[in-house]
Amino acid sequence: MSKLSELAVIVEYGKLREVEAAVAAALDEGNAPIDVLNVGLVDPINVLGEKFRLGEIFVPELLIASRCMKTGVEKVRPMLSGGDVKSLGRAICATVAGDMHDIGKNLVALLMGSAGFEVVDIGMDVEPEAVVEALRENPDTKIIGLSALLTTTMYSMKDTIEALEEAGLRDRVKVMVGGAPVNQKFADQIGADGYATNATSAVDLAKKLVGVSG
Ligand code: B1M
Repeated sequence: MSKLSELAVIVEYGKLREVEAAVAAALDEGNAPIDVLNVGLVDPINVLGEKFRLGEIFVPELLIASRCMKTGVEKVRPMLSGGDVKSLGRAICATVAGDMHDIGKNLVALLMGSAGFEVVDIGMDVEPEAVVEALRENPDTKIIGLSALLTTTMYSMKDTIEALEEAGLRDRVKVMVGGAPVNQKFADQIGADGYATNATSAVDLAKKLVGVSG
């Protein structure tokens, strides 16, 4: 089995103490950091998602695997930064109110940061008013990225956009949305400026929204 596959198994089975060494081994094997991230750390979470859906595993297994993934991401994070990257401006990232899923949002924030955005990550379960407040504190923000993983919390995205409108700040920023239950149609319905299916396309979209090509 390759070191990359071994890492994926370690994350899937929640072997927290083995994660850092497994990430190092996968990198030593010659795998690109982005592949270590996607194949070694993110794929096993998706595998567990299917098992969770089928009732084969439960919340504790998801939690421990999530911790494994976060530990691995911290190890690989410095290698994802492109070194001398030109700043593309400030971006605020949040998982919306009522939603505790932050893995996808963290990946989006991580890759946006690597691409050159100055990311202000305001966390998960973020109320609309807190997003407005973060924008007031960071008036040069160009993009707000909102993430939701629950069909119930995707409507918090709408509430957040409405809160920005009520505060008179909506025209100052682009709002992009994403997360498993979200799609382009929903993004259009709630008046978002864009929707992306994954973290890589989120970076492309963010660049497009701020007028940077490629
Ligand atoms: Co929960 N959960 N969860 N969960 N969880 C889902 C989302 C679920 C689909 C599982 C299932 O039933 N099959 C289901 C939602 C059902 C629904 O609403 N239709 C579910 C449920 C029901 C729940 C609870 C209610 C369970 C319970 O307590 N009974 C509970 C809710 C808690 C809450 O939020 N209030 C809950 C809790 C949890 C944990 C805390 C245990 C844990 C989260 C840990 C954490 O995030 N720190 C967890 C997990 C891990 C999952 C699954 C298994 C995996 C989610 C994930 O991290 N995927 C998930 C099942 C699944 O999605 N297959 C599930 C990996 C991640 C990289 O992908 O987040 O999709 P994702 O992000 C992608 C894209 O969506 C996109 O890019 C990312 C990278 O490619 N993207 C964006 C995301 N945000 C973006 C923003 C953008 C652009 C793209 O622009 C800004």
